[in-house]
Amino acid sequence: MKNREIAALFDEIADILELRGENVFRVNAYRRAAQNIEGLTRAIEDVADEDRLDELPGIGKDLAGKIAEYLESGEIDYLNDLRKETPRVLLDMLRIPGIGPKTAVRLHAELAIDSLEELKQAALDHQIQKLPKMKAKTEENILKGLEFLSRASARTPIGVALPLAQRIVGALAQLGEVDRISIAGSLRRFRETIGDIDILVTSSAPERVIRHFTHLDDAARILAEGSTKGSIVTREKIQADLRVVEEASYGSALNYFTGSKEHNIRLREIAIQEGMKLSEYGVFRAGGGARKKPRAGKKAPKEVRIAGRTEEEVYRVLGLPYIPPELREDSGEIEAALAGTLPALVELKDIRGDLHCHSNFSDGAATLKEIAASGKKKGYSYILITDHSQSLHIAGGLSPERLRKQLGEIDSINATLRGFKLLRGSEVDILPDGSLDMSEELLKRLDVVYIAIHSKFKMDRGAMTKRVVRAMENPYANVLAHPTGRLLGMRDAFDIDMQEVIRAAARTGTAIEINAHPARLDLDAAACRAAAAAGVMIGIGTDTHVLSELDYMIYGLGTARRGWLTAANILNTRTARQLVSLLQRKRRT
Ligand code: DGT
Ligand code: CA
Ligand code: CA
Repeated sequence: MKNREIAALFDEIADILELRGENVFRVNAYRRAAQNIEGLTRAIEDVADEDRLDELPGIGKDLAGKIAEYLESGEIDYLNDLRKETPRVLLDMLRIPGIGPKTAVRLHAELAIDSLEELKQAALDHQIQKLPKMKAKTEENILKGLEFLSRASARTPIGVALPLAQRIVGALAQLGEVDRISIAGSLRRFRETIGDIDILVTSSAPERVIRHFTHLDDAARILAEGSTKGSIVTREKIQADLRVVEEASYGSALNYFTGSKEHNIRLREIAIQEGMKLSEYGVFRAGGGARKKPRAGKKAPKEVRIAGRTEEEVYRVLGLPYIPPELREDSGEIEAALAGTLPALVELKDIRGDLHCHSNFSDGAATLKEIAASGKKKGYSYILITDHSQSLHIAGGLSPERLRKQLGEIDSINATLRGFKLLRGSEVDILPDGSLDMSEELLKRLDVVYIAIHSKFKMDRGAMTKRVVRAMENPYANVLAHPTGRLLGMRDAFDIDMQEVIRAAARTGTAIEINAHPARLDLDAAACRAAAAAGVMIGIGTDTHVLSELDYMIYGLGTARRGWLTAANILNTRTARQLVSLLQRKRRT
């Protein structure tokens, strides 16, 4: 699917047009097209095949032609020309959070800045604040932005890496020569960002499998192509490694290449203590353990493999229960395993509904009916509708009248459904003073009230913490959504004392969300553990704006599991009735 690639190219065109000071309508046409393509629920190739590109919202003949050109040739001439005519440094500067086209053009023209290195130097030398209308704050933001960029570009969000890895695994699994196959590495541990993708297979014809891997559609460059390992850079510029291992050591190899390195080191120490040796090839009993007679003509092996075929077997011979990949960070899981106190992690089948979903009443794409149909099809019992509240104009926040109309619609849709219902909710803005952007009369009518920060992100730590704590003290506030406001790779968390927020959540009976959108994933795993330890309930919500995003639940679930959470810690493992009654206890006290 080339939707994302094409959206990125259109965004780039918009950026360049903006740098050149072109007509805003033209700029916005490309921006809107990019958004619409990104939000499409089907492959743009299919739309092109049906010759219906110009029926897409915001795509006229001209843009349809450019999409077709890209699908045919892998390039857009118009963009190539724009790039040639635009100094590279301007394009680079646009990627820095906080620098817009106007600032970029001025820095280039007025300070003759020709590279990001020169930009950094100019900021450090305080050259920038000497320019009219630029402030010390601008310099600070540029330095922060540059640092952010260098941190962010090295790792890939799991939301990009996992679908890509699954596509590769899907393609390889179809080969007759592939027997067992699994994702390994940080991706199997569900880390929120991924350095590179690791895949493991067993095969009767390793070289053929590796050759197939290095020649996949997704492979943009081959880094290595050997007899047991292949390595590529994908079109998304992510490295992927494929290793072919022996059937007899598949489990130990999977264990080794899943990591983390720190977890592996602990396992190896345990093996040594028990007189064994652990490696990617298996668990071996050192010397003298051989019971079988060595075959004639072969040297007696010094070591005997006592496990390696499956991961379960590896843990078992080390005297440990199976440790799920999400826990393998050496953050207490070895001790818990030895003590027999590993948590029974929440599973996808425990999840009965989604708690965060936008409809076309605000900035979502789907109607309430479509949402209900999708939720039912997913096997859920409920979805909580959480459109924005009145003051969030940019996201189509609902006026009191619109909300009343929506609640009426929800009731009439529910009257037609069996075994599934839409829950009445809202994602109510937390105003700068910590009050909620909704009247008590309306709050009362909702089953579950989500609260969230969408404005004034730059408050200092003390003020921001106070603001959120005050909002949680409202008896109608049930779930604090995306509690740090971060956007992975795009925007840092706002400054907030999460320990204090967790204490206040426990005290007031307010739950906290894991926002399952792969760009957010906050609460993060470490804070989840702290919250659960304080007795705070966690809700997992996908923040769906387009129906396909209901599938983001797996990322929230991965985060919950990395945070050691069980079904009992999670709100949406409850039935709708249990959920509402548990949350509304707060209103009654
Ligand atoms: P990433 O790719 O940076 O997100 O993180 P990982 O954990 O996927 O790391 P990667 O791809 O470098 O290696 C995959 C696994 O292989 C890693 O989790 C543990 C194992 N591994 C790699 N190098 C070492 C090592 O030097 N010692 C040990 N014990 N294990 C290693
Ligand atoms: Ca990796
Ligand atoms: Ca790797």
